[in-house]
Amino acid sequence: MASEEQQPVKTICPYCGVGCGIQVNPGEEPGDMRFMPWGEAPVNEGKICIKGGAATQVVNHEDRLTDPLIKEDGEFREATWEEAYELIVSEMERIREEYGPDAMGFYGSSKTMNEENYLLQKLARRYGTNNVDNCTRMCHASTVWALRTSLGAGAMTNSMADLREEADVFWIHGANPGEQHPIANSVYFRQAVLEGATVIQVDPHANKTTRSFKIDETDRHMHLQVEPGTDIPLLNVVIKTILEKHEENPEEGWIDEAFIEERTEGFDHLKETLDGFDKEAAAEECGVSLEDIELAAEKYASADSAAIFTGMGMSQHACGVDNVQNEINLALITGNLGRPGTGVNPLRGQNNVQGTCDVGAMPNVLPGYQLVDDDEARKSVEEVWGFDVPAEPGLTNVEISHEFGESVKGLYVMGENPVMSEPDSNDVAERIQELEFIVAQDIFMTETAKYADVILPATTWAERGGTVTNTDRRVQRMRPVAKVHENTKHDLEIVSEIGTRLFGEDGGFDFEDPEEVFEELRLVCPSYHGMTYEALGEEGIQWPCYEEGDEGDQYLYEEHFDTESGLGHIEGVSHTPPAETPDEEYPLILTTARLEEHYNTGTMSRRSPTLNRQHPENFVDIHPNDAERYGIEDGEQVTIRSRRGEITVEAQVTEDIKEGSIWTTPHFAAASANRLTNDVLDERAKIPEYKAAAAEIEVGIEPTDDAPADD
Ligand SMILES: Nc1nc2c(c(=O)[nH]1)N[C@H]1C(S)=C(S)[C@@H](COP(=O)(O)OP(=O)(O)OC[C@H]3O[C@@H](n4cnc5c(=O)[nH]c(N)nc54)[C@H](O)[C@@H]3O)O[C@H]1N2
Ligand SMILES: Nc1nc2c(c(=O)[nH]1)N[C@H]1C(S)=C(S)[C@@H](COP(=O)(O)OP(=O)(O)OC[C@H]3O[C@@H](n4cnc5c(=O)[nH]c(N)nc54)[C@H](O)[C@@H]3O)O[C@H]1N2
Ligand code: SF4
Ligand SMILES: [Mo]
Repeated sequence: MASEEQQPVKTICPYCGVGCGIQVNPGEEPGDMRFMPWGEAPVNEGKICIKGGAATQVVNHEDRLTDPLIKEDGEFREATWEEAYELIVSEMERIREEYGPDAMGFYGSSKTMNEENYLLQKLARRYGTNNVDNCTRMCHASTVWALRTSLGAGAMTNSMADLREEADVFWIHGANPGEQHPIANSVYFRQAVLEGATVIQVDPHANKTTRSFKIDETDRHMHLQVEPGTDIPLLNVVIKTILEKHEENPEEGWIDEAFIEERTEGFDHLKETLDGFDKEAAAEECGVSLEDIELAAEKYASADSAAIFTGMGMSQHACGVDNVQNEINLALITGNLGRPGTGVNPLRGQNNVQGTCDVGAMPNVLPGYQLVDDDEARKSVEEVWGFDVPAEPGLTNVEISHEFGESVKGLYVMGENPVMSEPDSNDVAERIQELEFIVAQDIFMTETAKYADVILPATTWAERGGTVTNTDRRVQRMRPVAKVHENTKHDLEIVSEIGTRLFGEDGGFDFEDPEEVFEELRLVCPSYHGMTYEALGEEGIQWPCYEEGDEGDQYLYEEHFDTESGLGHIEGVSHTPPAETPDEEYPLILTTARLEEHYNTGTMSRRSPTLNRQHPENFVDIHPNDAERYGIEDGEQVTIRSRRGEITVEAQVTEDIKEGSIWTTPHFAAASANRLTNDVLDERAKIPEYKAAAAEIEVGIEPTDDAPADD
């Protein structure tokens, strides 16, 4: 019979932001952990996708980092923790003395817990810099910017549960929940569609989301196959159609006049922006028929409750903030905000990207999105911390990376893999070598860790406790199952030790356990103020939770928006094409996105036998007409080139991708999309343009306009 310690442990899946509850069965030995369903889990009701089921496979993988490593004469050698800590502390002190605190950059990790990221950003700030960021910058930074500026909070306005119950239309724009948030898609959205809701998907690529909604022969599922980077003209056609129809028939309720009047500002600006806007030309530009866009507009505007889902296809552009602002415009003019079943909803990416941002691991905000340059907010945090925080926002992670070897001399990376995940990665790999000192804290030897001076072996998700915050703002507890490698340490323990060595026992880093850190976090993060570990229990709590006993909100902005005026901000936007558009040399548009069974830079999913089975290597999707022009056969190896690099992958000839565009993934180190992508940034949110670059494809013969010769 199982002893008490061998009872299954309830915790949260370590992959995506849906936040599914799972159980882990400890097994006989620490490395024998096995997945078990958790029937009553609050988010997923016991359902699980392929990644959740395979999550334990990485815990005891043979490639795990098991001991600290220090680089000497270009080679890593095993070191003691004492040696590693001493080196880190002395190098961090040297860098601050020689160059000042802004010469260090800190990357937090959305794969780690709230408490760990809270402590890492506190470490950066105590060190004297706001140069701390996390992968949200490469992810939903633009969405968060637009939502925060125009509505108040940088998070989903609604939650999966109210959307399932109430939404009549799901407008899924540049997001692929069928693969990236599979349980949100199957348990929530598909269920709503089975019960009669309509789906409009805007994406250059057909995928499992598209296929999951082909439920019947009606037109309740539309796929607008937009050309990458032309989402502003597409939404402007939608908005213009709605405005015109309202002019023609004001009584039909195409727009919500009362809502616009009472709850928004800026409507006139939107109308002015679209004065003289040519719908036909715009539809042509985005490669979708005007009739289809008009029909989609009608479906959205005539729904009682319509919800927008916004993903990387919108955010990862140099015009990412404008893209999302236009979605906000559409929702505000139709009154689709502040009610169940509506809103503008980013499905957050990593298991804890929402929480990592909430706890302040960003260069411009402190915990709870309090601006560092707001004197009053900063002082309130300083009072709890007992030290001064620099008042100037710091550098974002891609900016830190652009400064490697220039103003930035040292880097502390906890659980990120920027050498593979950042755009133009060949150049990142060159630049990172200009740094004087790098610490990498990870569970595996990554492409980034290879350049480190010290590597710290962290425990995995199943070995420690803490809290994570999912895409609908639900803060949930993760619980430890068992530790697998004796000489690894929890991220919290590591950051706590480094902080204490740098700043002394009274320096604010000496904590017993994650709960003690959470107690401090509550004091400085208003939206978590009412939470305790006990109250979180097994259900978790959705923020905002200002006072103990608050149940949190399923949806935001019922009464007012959290902007200074209390109004939702409408602002017309005009098309800015991607920084690179096709030309003679690079005639195709390259876009990049994800697969269901792989995860970001693949450090975990590629080591999982179950997950690595279907796609062990990268590939590129190319339209049959383009394949014919280039003489490419399905399954053939092709070289894709951009101005920054090249990769060789297998071609999949498929109508899934729009003609003129090609589609590949960032999951595979040997042929990663990021050797090709452009590191141009959105001016405000600083997110890179992963979703559009000019590219060329080659099989050894020149492309011609004639039909290709057969083999
Ligand atoms: N299986 C799996 N799940 C994941 C992840 C993973 O790697 N694997 N990663 C997690 C993370 S970190 C994140 S951020 C989320 C991301 O989840 P999603 O937001 O769904 O991200 P992507 O798959 O990168 O891109 C979404 C869609 O954008 C489309 N697209 C590309 N260019 C454009 C464009 O210009 N316009 C429009 N309208 N669409 C475009 C792509 O074809 C793709 O279908 O997923 C999370 N979940
Ligand atoms: N071309 C292209 N590039 C992209 C994107 C795209 O759509 N296209 N998407 C971007 C997006 S949305 C994102 S979020 C970024 C992701 O970029 P990254 O965050 O750099 O990528 P991950 O692979 O998720 O890296 C997480 C790291 O954390 C480590 N890790 C896992 N668990 C733990 C732990 O418990 N402790 C510690 N210390 N480490 C741990 C993993 O081994 C891994 O090295 O990639 C971006 N890059
Ligand atoms: S949907 Fe996301 S959180 Fe749920 S099991 Fe799959 S990867 Fe894990
Ligand atoms: Mo992400």
